[in-house]
Amino acid sequence: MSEYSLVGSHLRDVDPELGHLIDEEMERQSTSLQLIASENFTSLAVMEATASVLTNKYSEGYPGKRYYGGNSTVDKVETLAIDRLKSLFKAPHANVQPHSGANANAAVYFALLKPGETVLAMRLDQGGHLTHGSPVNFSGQLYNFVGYGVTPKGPGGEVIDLDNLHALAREHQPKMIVVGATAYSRVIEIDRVRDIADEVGSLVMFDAAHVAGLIAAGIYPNPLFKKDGSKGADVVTFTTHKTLRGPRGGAIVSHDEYGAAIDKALFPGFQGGPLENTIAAKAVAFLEALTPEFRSYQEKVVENAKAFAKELETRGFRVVSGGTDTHLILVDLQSFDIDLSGKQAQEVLDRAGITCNRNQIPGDPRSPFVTSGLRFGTAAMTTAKMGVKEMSIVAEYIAAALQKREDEGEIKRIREEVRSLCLTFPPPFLAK
Ligand code: DSN
Repeated sequence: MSEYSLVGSHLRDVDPELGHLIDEEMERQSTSLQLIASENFTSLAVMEATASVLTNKYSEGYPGKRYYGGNSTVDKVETLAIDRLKSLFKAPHANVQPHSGANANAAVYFALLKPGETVLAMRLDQGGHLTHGSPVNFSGQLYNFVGYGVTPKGPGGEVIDLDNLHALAREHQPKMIVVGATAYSRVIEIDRVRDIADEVGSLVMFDAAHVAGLIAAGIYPNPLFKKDGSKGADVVTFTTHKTLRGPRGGAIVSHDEYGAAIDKALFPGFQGGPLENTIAAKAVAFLEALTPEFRSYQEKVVENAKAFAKELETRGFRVVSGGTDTHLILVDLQSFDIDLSGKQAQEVLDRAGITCNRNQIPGDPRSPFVTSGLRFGTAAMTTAKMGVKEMSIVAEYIAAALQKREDEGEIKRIREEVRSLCLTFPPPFLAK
């Protein structure tokens, strides 16, 4: 048995090959730095719920309205998840069945739009998501997406261009405006977006996949409401596995008037049987997110991200928009080394045990496959209890590895240092 093992004897006996692969991944997660902004380490309780007997049950439908017998316990599980989520987001309506964020977005589009209708959303190359109208995604093929972006770079720049969004909304009269992004580090205030939407008679969907944990902790404005407490976004979608630190999956919260249409669009419209084991794990994560400890965790996530951004800047990396309000940092590599692409940097850092992803920066001269940027997040490092001091150490590893990328000995040395740092800050599945 490997030193890194949570694999039980059953799996080991039945499928040693797979058991070994899980051990291998566990070792990778415990001995390298997890800086992908959309990842985190769940608690053991979340993992246990995911691995529970609930995986055996078919439960098509919703609590009290199932198409199969034997669902009285499952109904209680799903109701618990729904009630906890409603209380986290102060949401009139919640649906915990989406298998992913992409499915959550698809269900909302399916519920509230007709094919061909116009939607305004952030362009992928400006920080938006594939499901916000990319031509290679169902969204871009079924609906008429018009893209907005960020302001030019410079002091106070690279933030969502709300004036342009306003002008586009007037010009195109969209049925829906989508806000929320996948590579954008600043707070998006819902107030002005709601006002623009009201002027043109549009719905607002906020994709909170990245910031759901920050919202749950109350340190990012809840997009369901404007500052004065009136309605903000009509619908908020998100994933449960990023800052929210739950199992891999999605969820939707909304104001009451959209609840029935969204539920119907997700099932029977779009998905089949819900993954009740995952829904149980979501319920655990929502309970954890309701605690004061979770709020202080999220405060540390943002504190670490701000410190990490500064440490990277000190070492010659340009941070897009000049910093971050969240867990996410988007770095422009061109100031550090004009010849270094995001793809190459990601590969070098992988060899040094630093896991992150390449990402286009606004106005990127390189393609989405190559890119000139890297995206980092501090959610997982903070779960492993790293603090501001470690952010400086990690920034130094990154700069050193990229500077000395041709020197295999140096990369190996950094890999070993990364390993010992990670062993000092184990993820929850190894922490004593
Ligand atoms: N939401 C994406 C990310 O930010 O990594 C995955 O689709």
